[in-house]
Amino acid sequence: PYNLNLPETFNAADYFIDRNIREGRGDKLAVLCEERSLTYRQLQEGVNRFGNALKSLDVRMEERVALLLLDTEVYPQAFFGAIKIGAVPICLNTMNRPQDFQFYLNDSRARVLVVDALLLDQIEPIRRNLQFLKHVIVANGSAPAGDLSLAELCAPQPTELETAPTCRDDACFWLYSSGSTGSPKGTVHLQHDMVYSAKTYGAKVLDIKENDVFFSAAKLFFAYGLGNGIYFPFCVGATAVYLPLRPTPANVYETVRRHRPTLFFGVPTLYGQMLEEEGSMNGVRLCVSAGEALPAAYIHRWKARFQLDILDGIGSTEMAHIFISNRPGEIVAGSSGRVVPGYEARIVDENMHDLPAGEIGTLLVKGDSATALYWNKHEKTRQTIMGHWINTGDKYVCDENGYFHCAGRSDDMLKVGGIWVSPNEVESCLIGHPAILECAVIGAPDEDNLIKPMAFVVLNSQHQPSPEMENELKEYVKTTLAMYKYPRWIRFIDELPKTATGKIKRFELRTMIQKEELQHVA
Ligand code: 3UK
Repeated sequence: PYNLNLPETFNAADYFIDRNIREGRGDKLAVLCEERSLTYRQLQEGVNRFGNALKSLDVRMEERVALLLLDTEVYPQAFFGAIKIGAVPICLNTMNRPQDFQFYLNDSRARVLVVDALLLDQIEPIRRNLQFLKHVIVANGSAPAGDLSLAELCAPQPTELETAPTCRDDACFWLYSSGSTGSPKGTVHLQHDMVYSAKTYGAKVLDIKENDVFFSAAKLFFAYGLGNGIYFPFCVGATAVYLPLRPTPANVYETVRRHRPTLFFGVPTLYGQMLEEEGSMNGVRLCVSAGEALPAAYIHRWKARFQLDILDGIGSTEMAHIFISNRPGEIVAGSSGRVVPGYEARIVDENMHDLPAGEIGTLLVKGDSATALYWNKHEKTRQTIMGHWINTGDKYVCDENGYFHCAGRSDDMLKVGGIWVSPNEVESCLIGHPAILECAVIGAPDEDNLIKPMAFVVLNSQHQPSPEMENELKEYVKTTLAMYKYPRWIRFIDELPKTATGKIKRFELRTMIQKEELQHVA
């Protein structure tokens, strides 16, 4: 069932866009964004116009087209317009900085950049340093002299476009993924990868249907958002809702009220914030969380307030989307769930030997949505892609029932008194305390230079930092988990440092502590 049997000549834009027209969905709503909307026919015309525009700029098959776009109806038109002519879109993280964009554009050798007018100032400082970029197309606003306006460029283009005869194994799109060391890796995905994710996780776990309305608060440039907001809905001819703004509880609740999605996708931090604010999720049938482990306490509070499940699942840029997930009605709160049909997972030791249930090891995963390579990073490719298996770099433990439990990244695990402590476990415990909004646990050296857990804590609005609170939290962990796991220090902070995709930057917390240590010695 998981052999997709796609023809050898296959183009993802034909599958996700044109097929909907052939199947009679031309008048159906494909995209809703603020007060604007696109039917599938309008979407197809936009895709074709954009593909023709790229051709008029002499973009050819296999050439990269960088997208630096907010979540608007332009996104799927540019994404599939590039794919339809056999070019390769690169979805760039809009929260990054000019130096990052310089790296992406030079590393990928993108010929064209499509940039939202609101993000143009991020490109200005680095323009002179771009070795390969030929054209800048400005979307959702006017273009400065020398650049092209997307609207003006597309208006005179024909609404018909021939599909490039790509192979199902041709490069289709890239995403940049940053690791703990080295520069970001251009993660190359193939024409068949999106179909695989949609037919496995999308169909078997989410049961996506034509009448679903998808709303991903996680942005389209994130591998998670790209599936939620583009290729899952378009796979079944459903409707996608886009929110161009940075998600806040207020604008997310407002979008739900206005556009009535049936499926909602967020990251744990957002669920935590939404639990603190007034609002309704009326109309939603299922919520999804990914990106980092979802605290069990959020699942329970969400269920009590909205009578809705949040399905936690682990995905990665390398695998395109989620490969281990909870299922509706079979949730084990605090776990990442079970292997998604179409994927296989193993937990192995340092010698790549399989470990039995109950033992922590490295998570490997296999499935046909896996990346083909990291662009121009042969050694990193070799370390990650082991034949059919992808090394996630995550520590996981599988229980007797086949549920996978996250035990931190390979490099986050702490040895405390010679015993492994998972910072995630301490965090999940702390977050169960009613005063805590968010927390992060890292290893910090004690007076003997031995590593002990340290907790950074964001209290919710009803509580203030105090020595009493500090003791209460330590006692709470001591009495909930094995004694040796309790955080020896608690630091109250206003906000945790996060990546653009909402992951806690533990390394920043570690660097902060190291600097303080040095000052102490000096
Ligand atoms: C971690 C999780 C525990 C894990 C992603 C859904 O997050 C995504 O991709 P990234 O490449 O990061 C991958 C890494 O993030 N992680 C993700 N989800 C979970 N850890 N529980 C989870 N539920 O370390 C993984 O290796 O940014 C998520 C779909 C597509 C994605 N790319």
